[in-house]
Amino acid sequence: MGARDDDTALIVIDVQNDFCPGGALAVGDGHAVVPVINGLIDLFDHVILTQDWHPADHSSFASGHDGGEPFDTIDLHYGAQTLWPDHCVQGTAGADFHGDLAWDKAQLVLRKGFRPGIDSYSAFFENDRETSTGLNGYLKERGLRKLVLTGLATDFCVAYSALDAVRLGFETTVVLDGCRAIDLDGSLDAALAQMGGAGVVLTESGAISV
Ligand code: VGL
Ligand code: ZN
Repeated sequence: MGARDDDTALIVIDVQNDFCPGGALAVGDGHAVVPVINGLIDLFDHVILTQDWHPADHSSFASGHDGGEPFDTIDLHYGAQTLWPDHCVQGTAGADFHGDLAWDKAQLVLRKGFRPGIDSYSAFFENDRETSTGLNGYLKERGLRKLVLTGLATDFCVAYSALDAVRLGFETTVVLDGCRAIDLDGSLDAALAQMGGAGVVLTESGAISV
């Protein structure tokens, strides 16, 4: 896989202020992915970004559930859902991409999590595992069949996206030094094991060739 191959896309997951230090759902060292990802963006001809993009009353926010605390798990109509602090609310600074992220050349910004009643970790399917974001069709219509994923957070949006990508038949690589994790109750180790077991290639940015 060469980063400039016409069938290869870099997908940058949720590098937004709320997932960086000072943000509402800060991931430890989240901002440290920015220089790594800027280097990757330079290498790839096809770059796609995802943006977590919630309405203010989103059902994944603990604030909307009586007695619900951030990081609790509750049952919603589609299954278990972790409750989060309010984050990445549409139009707020927390939802903006990190100010140093060099994303001008992005060909697509895919927003997800905009339906009030359902969360969307994956870039491909919302958390019911059925409602499509449209990304599968977009990539396939463009002949982009090899994907390199990186961003925030390793154990949620990156892992869910990577697992869906292999399931949908994409050759899928995750660049780990461009990722940081939330790591709730061992979720990072679990995500790494699941991705490895599913055939996702786990690598570092230095191993990406042009
Ligand atoms: C994410 C939790 C809630 C992520 C988004 O980008 O990994 N995690 N919303
Ligand atoms: Zn979210």
